[in-house]
Amino acid sequence: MANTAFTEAKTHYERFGVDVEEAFKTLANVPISVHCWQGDDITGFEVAQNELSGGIDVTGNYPGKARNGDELRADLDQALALIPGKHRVNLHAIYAETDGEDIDRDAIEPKHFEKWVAWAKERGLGLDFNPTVFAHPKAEDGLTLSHPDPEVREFWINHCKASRKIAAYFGEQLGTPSLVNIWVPDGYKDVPSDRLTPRKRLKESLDEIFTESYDESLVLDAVESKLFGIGSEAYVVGSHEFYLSYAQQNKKLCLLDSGHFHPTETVSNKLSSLLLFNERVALHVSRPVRWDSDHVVTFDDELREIAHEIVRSDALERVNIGLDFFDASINRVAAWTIGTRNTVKALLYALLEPSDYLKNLQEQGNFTERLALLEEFKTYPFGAIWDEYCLRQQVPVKESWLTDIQQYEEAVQSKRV
Ligand code: RNT
Ligand code: ZN
Repeated sequence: MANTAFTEAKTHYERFGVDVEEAFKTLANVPISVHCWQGDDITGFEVAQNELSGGIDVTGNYPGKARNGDELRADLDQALALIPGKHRVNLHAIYAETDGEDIDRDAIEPKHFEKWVAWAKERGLGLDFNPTVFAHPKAEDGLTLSHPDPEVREFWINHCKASRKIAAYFGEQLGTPSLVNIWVPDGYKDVPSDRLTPRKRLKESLDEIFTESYDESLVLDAVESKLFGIGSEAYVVGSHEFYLSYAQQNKKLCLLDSGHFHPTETVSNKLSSLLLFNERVALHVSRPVRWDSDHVVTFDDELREIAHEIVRSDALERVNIGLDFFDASINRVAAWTIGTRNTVKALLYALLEPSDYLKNLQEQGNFTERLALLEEFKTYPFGAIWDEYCLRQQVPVKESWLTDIQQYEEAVQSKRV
């Protein structure tokens, strides 16, 4: 039975023709791809444990991080139980389970992900994938697919090919296409004397990786750009222009990470342009804070604006929404819960906007009412609608999920020493 706060809140939105029940239905079918790497600080399960590299860093040492596949899956189960809706899980190649065998990245196979697939199948989850082109001796100098040494390039090309094969296996087994996202750290700390040659090599490497074609019902290929990283402050080979052009020319998905641009350059303002020229767009929803691109996603202006843009463009089915943050200073399961709940919450917030009405105001040049309403809607009783959605999706309402996390921490995570 709907509570009175919800019934009352609904009437405010209905005055502008917003159908709240319809918004609930729509939202329930929007999967967010939850990144597994928040659960263990991008450590992975490789036998040869390499230090994280590639200009990304995880800070903090909150106790209880997952140490193997079973623990990571248990943690994901806990987080997913607190997040409304049906979602996906995004894996990295370093999460292969090789039974103690030291298998290098170019030799990973679908069978090393059997446990993930069985787990996902049981829960009806889709799986996405990423080659791990960092944290490896062959990526020590910060160059991989654009490396001057053909042998190094070859190794990473083979790793990316192996990754696409694994994704095809996911797609086949789970009946939903697996998004394979290629991100490489390649770049220079200081001013390059040649920007073109590494980009030319990256382009050739990608061409080689994509020679094998997979049906789009199995694999969706994406490429992710970056402006700078730690150690690649002056130049990143795979810049936005590079991948935007590459994706366009080769019919791949351009993946925009919201932490990978200048501080005032927003992904929300890029989406409509990309959607005009591409069938699909992929996202890494993240939160940049000064030099870091990967803080836990909060319900901030940019997150809401991204959600608004997807909804206003009627593109919920054309945007692969994934998350990318890692924080080891707080409970990692809570980090997932907070960031993913916020992303779902922002989509609901956007679905409650009377966008036809507001679009019309703009067309008429009525900017006074446009601004007035956009501001007034900010304090509409959204909380009651969100609570009702959580209730109907049978997940904890408001902050009550924290109790679940506290219990889980005590019963499970604190025992991991
Ligand atoms: C790095 C990219 C990349 C990684 C993950 C772990 O800046 O955003 O997506 O964060 O692949
Ligand atoms: Zn990313």
